[in-house]
Amino acid sequence: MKFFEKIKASLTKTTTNVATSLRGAFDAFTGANDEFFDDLEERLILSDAGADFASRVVAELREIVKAKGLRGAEEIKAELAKLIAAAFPQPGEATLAPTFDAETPVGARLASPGCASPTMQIILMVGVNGVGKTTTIGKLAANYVSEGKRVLLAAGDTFRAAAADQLEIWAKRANCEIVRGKEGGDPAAVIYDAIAAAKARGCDVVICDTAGRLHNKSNLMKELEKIDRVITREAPEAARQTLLVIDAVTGQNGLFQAKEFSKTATVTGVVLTKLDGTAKGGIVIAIAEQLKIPVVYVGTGEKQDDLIQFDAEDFANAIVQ
Ligand SMILES: Nc1nc2c(ncn2[C@@H]2O[C@H](COP(=O)(O)OP(=O)(O)OP(=O)(O)O)[C@@H](O)[C@H]2O)c(=O)[nH]1
Ligand SMILES: [Mg+2]
Repeated sequence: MKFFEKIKASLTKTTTNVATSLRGAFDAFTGANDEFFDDLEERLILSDAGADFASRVVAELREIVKAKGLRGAEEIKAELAKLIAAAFPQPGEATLAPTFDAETPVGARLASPGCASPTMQIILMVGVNGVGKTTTIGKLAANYVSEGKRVLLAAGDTFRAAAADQLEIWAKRANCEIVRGKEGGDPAAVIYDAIAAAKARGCDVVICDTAGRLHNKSNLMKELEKIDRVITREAPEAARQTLLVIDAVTGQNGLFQAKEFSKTATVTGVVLTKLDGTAKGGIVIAIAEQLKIPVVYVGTGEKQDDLIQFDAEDFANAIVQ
């Protein structure tokens, strides 16, 4: 399934407040009048895109509709999609992401013989508890393995008892390696061991899991800083990504989380999970627009195949359709 269909299917599947979705504005379309634009603006706000963004986009849309003399819902929809897509920064480092084909199931993709790349990639997964970090790591690992990459997972969440076991299940599923430490141990030490193992074994990709919750927020941020320092020191030549995982269901709180994590880590991309559970994917617009962080992946379910590469244009089209 292509990104567009998959996103659309996810959005359609949702039971939460479909009335808030943007397409509702077009279902009720009777003309490009104040009623329509106000309804659209309200729906944008309700979808968590942010009030400022909503009023700016709707004002721009009004201008375009007037200037071009547009009358039909479809034409207006297309212009709205363009305006929404333009809110997303272009992925920079995100080009390091695996270029998997969303149409082919992971299992069906043939792995080419493993070969160590000259540049090791290190992906650090951060985000508050329960957003889907570990699950996304499992999905990503499977994708990299299917590309023929040698993948190693680092069980950097030593806080929660079952965290490493959960990651190990995903490692088995993806057929990749894992380095885990002692429960309650130092996560930075686990990451250190993982990098050493990855170097020794010639791994291409190291994906580091982290805890989403510690005794308090400042501990969590200190821990992430320490992990970051260890990676910089032990693998200065590695291609780095720090992916912030945001649960689409948490709405505007996701923006707050993104701001908090950005203070500590250089977040290179956002993964928006659980888009299958809400029509409120608008939070991703707010994050992209306000923080200029590119969205790289979208999670659309709990299974290994439920991860798609983000495409701003397709996303924008899907939420207005
Ligand atoms: N529906 C749906 N569920 C998801 C998605 N991604 C993750 N989940 C579910 O969300 C729950 C939490 O996922 P985890 O991967 O354990 O989250 P985490 O961020 O690692 O959580 P902590 O380790 O507690 O910080 C699990 O039940 C996952 O199956 C998604 O895209 N869609
Ligand atoms: Mg986890």
